[in-house]
Amino acid sequence: MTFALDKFTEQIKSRKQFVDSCLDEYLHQVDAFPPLIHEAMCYAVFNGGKRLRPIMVMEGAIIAGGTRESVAPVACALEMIHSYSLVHDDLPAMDNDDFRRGKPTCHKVYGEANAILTGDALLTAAFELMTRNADINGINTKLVLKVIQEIASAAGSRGMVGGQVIDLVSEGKNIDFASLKALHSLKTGELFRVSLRAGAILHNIDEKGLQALEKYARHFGLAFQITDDILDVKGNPEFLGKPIGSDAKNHKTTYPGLFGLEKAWQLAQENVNTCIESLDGLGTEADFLRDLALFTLHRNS
Ligand code: GRG
Repeated sequence: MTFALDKFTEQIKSRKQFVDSCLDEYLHQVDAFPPLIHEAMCYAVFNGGKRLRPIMVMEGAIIAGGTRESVAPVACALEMIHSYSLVHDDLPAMDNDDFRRGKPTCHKVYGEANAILTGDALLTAAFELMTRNADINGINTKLVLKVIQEIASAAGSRGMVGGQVIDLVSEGKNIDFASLKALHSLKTGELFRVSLRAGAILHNIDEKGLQALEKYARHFGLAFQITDDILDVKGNPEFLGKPIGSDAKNHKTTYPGLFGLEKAWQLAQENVNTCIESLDGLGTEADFLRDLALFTLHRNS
């Protein structure tokens, strides 16, 4: 499959603008007293992120015959959960990063205690927001409940938080390929997986379609993580908005560390190919996802 970077850049830009406009509307709902925490929440969310998770929710909805507008609350809630995880991940007790996307991290601006509370507030606001998807015409309340349950599970101790725990206890230790894969499938993979499922479930996708998206998401998560590790070795700090080499600094096992850069790149390509194959039963409505998989091999941030 050929990949037109310019066309894709335009497509992702317009999707990101739509997500940003929805986030702007929803975050004003929490723009209340006390101002400090609401300002910090906006600082954490409007950070130049790519909005991949909400875009995935919306693409899943479109593939299942719905619209991006009809799943906007759940889509934005996933970005709020992702933003909370980054705020906490940057804290001194975790990765201790001073910069994210070229801007001082939340705790550098608002202090450590407020950054912890900002993460807490984003996580709880996300669950409040998700319930609002039940108010949207054509969306079945039972399916909203199913999606909320899946998102809670993917973000919690059996998902992203569990992955972060394994990551922290693995620091400085040599872990093998199977353990590294398990760590990342929880830490980053679960949120991608549930994002792609959520919009499709809200539009009652059939089991075959859901299985295809599920397979895509699992391999997308792996390809994304491998390229993330590669960027941390040889990316451009100007595009990344942070210095490279943080994995080595934190003594983390990475794909390039286990396999070398060349083999890690080959693994990323294999996972991207599997993503594309998994969509074989779908038509042009899945073209954006096909390009998104290829984009992981072209991204610089
Ligand atoms: C603290 C509970 C808790 C969890 C943190 C996801 C995570 C767990 C930490 C992030 C660490 C990290 C850099 C992982 C690599 C892959 C990843 C999730 C990168 C960031 O996602 P992007 O590139 O971020 O989608 P943007 O900035 O575009 O939103």
